[in-house]
Amino acid sequence: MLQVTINGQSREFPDGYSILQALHRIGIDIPAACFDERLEPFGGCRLCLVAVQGMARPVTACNTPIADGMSIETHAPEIEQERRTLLRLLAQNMPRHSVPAKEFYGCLREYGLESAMHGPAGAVDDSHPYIRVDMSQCIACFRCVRICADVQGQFTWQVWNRGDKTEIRPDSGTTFLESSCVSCGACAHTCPTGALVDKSILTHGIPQKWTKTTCPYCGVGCEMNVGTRDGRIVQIVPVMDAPVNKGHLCVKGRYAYDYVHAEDRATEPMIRTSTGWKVVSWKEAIAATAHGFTQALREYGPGAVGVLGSARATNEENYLAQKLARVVLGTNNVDSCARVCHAPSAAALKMVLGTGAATNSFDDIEQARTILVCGSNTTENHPIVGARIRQHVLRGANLIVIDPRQIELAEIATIHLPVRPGTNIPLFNAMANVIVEERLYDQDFIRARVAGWEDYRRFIQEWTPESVASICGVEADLIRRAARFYATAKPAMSVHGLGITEHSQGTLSVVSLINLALLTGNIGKPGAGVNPLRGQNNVQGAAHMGCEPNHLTGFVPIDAGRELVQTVWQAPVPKYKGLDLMQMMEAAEKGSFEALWVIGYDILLTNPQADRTLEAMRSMKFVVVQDMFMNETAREAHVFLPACSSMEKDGTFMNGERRVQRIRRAMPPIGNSKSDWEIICAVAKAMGHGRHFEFESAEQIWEEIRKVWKVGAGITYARLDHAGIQWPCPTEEHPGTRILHEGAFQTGARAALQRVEHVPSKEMTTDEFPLLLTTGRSLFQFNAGTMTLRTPNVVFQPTDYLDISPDDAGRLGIVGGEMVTLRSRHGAIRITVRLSPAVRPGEAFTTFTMPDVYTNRLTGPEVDEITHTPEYKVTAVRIEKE
Ligand SMILES: Nc1nc2c(c(=O)[nH]1)N[C@H]1C(S)=C(S)[C@@H](COP(=O)(O)OP(=O)(O)OC[C@H]3O[C@@H](n4cnc5c(=O)[nH]c(N)nc54)[C@H](O)[C@@H]3O)O[C@H]1N2
Ligand SMILES: Nc1nc2c(c(=O)[nH]1)N[C@H]1C(S)=C(S)[C@@H](COP(=O)(O)OP(=O)(O)OC[C@H]3O[C@@H](n4cnc5c(=O)[nH]c(N)nc54)[C@H](O)[C@@H]3O)O[C@H]1N2
Ligand SMILES: [Mo]
Repeated sequence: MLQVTINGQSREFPDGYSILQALHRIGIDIPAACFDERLEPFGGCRLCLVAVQGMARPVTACNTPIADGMSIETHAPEIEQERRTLLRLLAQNMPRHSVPAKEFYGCLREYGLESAMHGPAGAVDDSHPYIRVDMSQCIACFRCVRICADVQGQFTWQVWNRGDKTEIRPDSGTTFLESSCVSCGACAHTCPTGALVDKSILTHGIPQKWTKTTCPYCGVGCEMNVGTRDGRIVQIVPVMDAPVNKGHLCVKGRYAYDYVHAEDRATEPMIRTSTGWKVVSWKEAIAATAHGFTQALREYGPGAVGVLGSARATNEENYLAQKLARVVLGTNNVDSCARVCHAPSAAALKMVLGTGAATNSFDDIEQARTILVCGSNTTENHPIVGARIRQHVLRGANLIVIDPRQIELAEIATIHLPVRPGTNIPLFNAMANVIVEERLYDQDFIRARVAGWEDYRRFIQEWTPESVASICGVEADLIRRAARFYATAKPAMSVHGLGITEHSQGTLSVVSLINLALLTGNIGKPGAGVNPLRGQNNVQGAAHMGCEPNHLTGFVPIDAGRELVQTVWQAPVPKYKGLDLMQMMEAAEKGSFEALWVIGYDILLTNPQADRTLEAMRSMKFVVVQDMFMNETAREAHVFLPACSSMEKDGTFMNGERRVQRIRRAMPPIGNSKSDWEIICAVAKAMGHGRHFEFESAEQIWEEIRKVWKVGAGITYARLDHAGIQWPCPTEEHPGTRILHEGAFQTGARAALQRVEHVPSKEMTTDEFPLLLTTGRSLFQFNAGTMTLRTPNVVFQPTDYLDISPDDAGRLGIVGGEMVTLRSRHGAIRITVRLSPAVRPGEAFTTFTMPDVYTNRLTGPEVDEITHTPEYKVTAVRIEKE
């Protein structure tokens, strides 16, 4: 501890603090226009001057470290005088109008200098849907330039000219909208003046109330403060000390919230009649739901009914959804969209290492010397993790990207392996071959913690890089180099996405990736591990809470967990095997599955083979949809139950690094909508199971979850008040777990290397279908699009595009912007072509967000053998000119 005197008072601070940090710590505020805690301080504006005894001139507090015995004066008259002069100089060129919410104006007000602003009004750039640019208000503090470079890594804001002529402009040289900006909004958030400002506060006013909650979009789990005014969201900003996002957000989390207030939010319960949808009371809707299921149970039995939980709803709600399926409907037919997503990751990790979740945490990114990104378009789909990886690589870490496309991270990668879709196993096996043949494996780790070594070593011999090069479309030499980096520049951390899992060999692909970690000892350590980047805000939680046909809460196999759960529930857990989503759809088509309750999941738009899903839905006798919107699935339902958004309720989400975090109600439910958990309880009561569903709050449900989930029993709402906690966390004293498998595996001391053979996909290209289509995502739209399509994000991406290489376009005589018919063996769609140098000749890419495109009419019936996850990532197609 260092002794420092501040304004005559003696204080203690830890070593390493700057003077400004020390002042902030004890609540002394001084102007500091170029300072942002997320950035390296650089003492540019000089407003944070303080007098230090023994120094001839005042120093800038932001970049001067404290020293033992230092005596600091913050508001001495001569310092205040100098500050006032500096402020006046900065203000004099600014136009008189101001954005009162911004900190610089607060400063001027404090020093009585509002009238010092008398520059001419400048040209406003209004092109961007979320951010207004008025550089006549710029004070050249460079916070926008620095945060764009040092936090987001986008380098959109650039400094033009020097000295008096200094100007900050977007890299387009024209409008902000035309620039390389990814609309993360960090610049507007840090800008101390009205130069860059969120348009929402100009339109709707500044927030009256702030509510801390967790982002409703992806599995990264960024914490944010939601600002409301008169019951409406007017601004969202990141939580500065949030463990995951550390004061940063992406375009969806920060700006894409207008869906909450969308005019077509479905906020009334409805029943479909022969003449269309009819608004009914909650009482009628609940009675109709109870009646529909009771009837189906009576006529067809519990094997013919099921429930789909929602990866967008809370842990508490998913817990109740599976409890309802098991206790009220008496069936294990319960699933969630984890099925179509990272079920292969969970299965593979559980099978080999004993726990079906990411082994490490996002904080390991900065600890890794090498990062292996496989089949994950991280900067677009998990932007905050993407930005953290990008920053770490810009600072010198090695990056290996395995992706058919030249994704953004590939541009800065040490090595990019543009693997042919569907050939991950041969590629990983060849990397393993190099590691074994060149003796780059971790002998000590293998000796202590790995089983099956000799057997594996023999097996891997024949998987030489040369033998797979033509299958994978990657040169042998590149595979060798990637293997060497991963095995020697340690610790090496792998993160993977759907490019690995959504294949007919999904689970085994993850197993072969785990082999690489076991061989090189990249497991159970900081900066290492195997880390699936989970999809939605709570997909990890939905499955983990028990929306899984074969598992109970905590991902415990049914027979292993039965006794405990039955004791807590005071009700039996059904014995016979449940159907997963894919099996439910198949059974429905065959006429042996009759009633389904779909909570927050647009299966019709997002399941493969949309035409067959439609048939399956229409053949069911009774379908209930519970959602915020009349999505594609809802149109086919018999009863619609209006759910409120995460902004309108309490509960918890679980992110992709096993972190349970609170969500909090920022406003009351809109219209007649209700929390999913309230609706589930009401139906359970109507079906005579009230005593099992007597919950009055989300926290009460959580208290029951703690009783059945031993591994998470230490997590309480009170503890979550401060920050999220990562399971395992068995007791209230336990701090939570950042890294799994440190000393041993759940399954014992050793994990076994697995011999993974490659069975190629049946979805082959032919002369008739010569292009290999991969479907996936892009930054601005989210999955089924129900939320992002109702926000100005449509300005950035108005439709699904078919990305093809300029080569193929030339060969086919197609130009960018042209509408074509895209046909597969399974169906056809009409779609707009976009030329993309990121896509290789012979391959194509598109998203699946738009109901007016319906990409999933193209995708086929193949699934991963082990988890039944659809093979979304390979479909042979042809383009037909119109
Ligand atoms: N902006 C945005 N963010 C999202 C979502 C969204 O819709 N929009 N959805 C969320 C959800 S639910 C999920 S699951 C995640 C998914 O996030 P990601 O896992 O990143 O999802 P995808 O874009 O489907 O696929 C990732 C990459 O796999 C590559 N790929 C295809 N085939 C192969 C292959 O055989 N091998 C390899 N190595 N790569 C291949 C594709 O080129 C693509 O770049 O994103 C979440 N975040
Ligand atoms: N071709 C192709 N298809 C794919 C994929 C692919 O890569 N290619 N990826 C697959 C993957 S990984 C996934 S995860 C699925 C995603 O498919 P979905 O799960 O259908 O997509 P989401 O957009 O996440 O939205 C689900 C629904 O939840 C609703 N919702 C949001 N919050 C709440 C809430 O609090 N309560 C309730 N009740 N509802 C809410 C939304 O309005 C929306 O209708 O798509 C799959 N489909
Ligand atoms: Mo997903």
